[in-house]
Amino acid sequence: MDQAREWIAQARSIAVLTGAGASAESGIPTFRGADGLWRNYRAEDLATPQALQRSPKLVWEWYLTRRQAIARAQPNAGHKALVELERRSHRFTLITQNVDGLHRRAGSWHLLELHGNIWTTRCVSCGRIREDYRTEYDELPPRCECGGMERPGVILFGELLDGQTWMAAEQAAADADVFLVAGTSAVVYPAAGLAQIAKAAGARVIEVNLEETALSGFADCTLTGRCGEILPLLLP
Ligand code: BJW
Ligand code: ZN
Repeated sequence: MDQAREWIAQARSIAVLTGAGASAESGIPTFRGADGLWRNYRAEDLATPQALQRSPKLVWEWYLTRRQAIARAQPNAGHKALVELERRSHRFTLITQNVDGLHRRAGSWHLLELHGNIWTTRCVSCGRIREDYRTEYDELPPRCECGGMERPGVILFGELLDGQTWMAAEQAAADADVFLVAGTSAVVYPAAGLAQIAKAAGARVIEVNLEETALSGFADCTLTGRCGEILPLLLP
């Protein structure tokens, strides 16, 4: 812990990658944890273009259930510690896989949402993207003005990440002296690969997680515990 705090205190440039574990203490279920099932479906079965095409109503119901939980949730001590870390850093980028928008609500500024944002929709016909804060609809799936089906504005399995967002994330990882990975199982690519990019470019990799992950053996330092407890202790 002291070593990690020291690296952070001396860093010129910090990048952070967060996952569902960062929002767990706000009461939002993770994907691969024991609470990750919804009506007996696994996230891997719902978060796919195939599921959306075959059962748009089912997939939308899942997203609306999640919007409801997120609307009730508040940013936790981990989100707030990252806001403070940004405030105290020269160069700082927060890269998140989360679509819940809680980092922004907490006050994080230099933020890259790799997998999109659950409070947006995109028309599959004309591509129109709009913000949408509803948690219920009269009709599912919702329809665009053009008559096309609207889908959640998130990145599903097998879909390409937004090119500009990804390039900015790669750059931040390559530029970082410290790469902090918090609350992610680090199994989903390309996000998980950012830690490798950072380390290859010379960064110290610090992991914060409740459990061992795919990344633990590779990190320079693994801190076992909750984001809301550990992240505040890392502040320089
Ligand atoms: C705590 C805690 C606390 C709990 N404190 N810690 C090989 C085979 C097949 C496919 C692939 C492959 N290699 C790559 C792929 C493609 C695929 C992929 O990576 N699959 C792997 C699963 C193998 N990747 C993609 O498809 C990506 N696109 C792509 O690669 O395009 C190119 C391409 C095109 C065509 C074909 C192939 C490639 C896109 C990935 C998009 C992921 N989308 C989702 C849904 C987003 C929208 C939504 O939210 O609904 O993103 S899936 C889901 O997983 C979501 C998450 O962002 C993502 C990561 O999960 P995360 O955040 O790590 O959560 P968990 O639950 O896994 O982990 C939580 C962790 O927190 C745990 O470790 C806990 O211990 C910990 N924790 N509480 C600290 N309080
Ligand atoms: Zn449209």
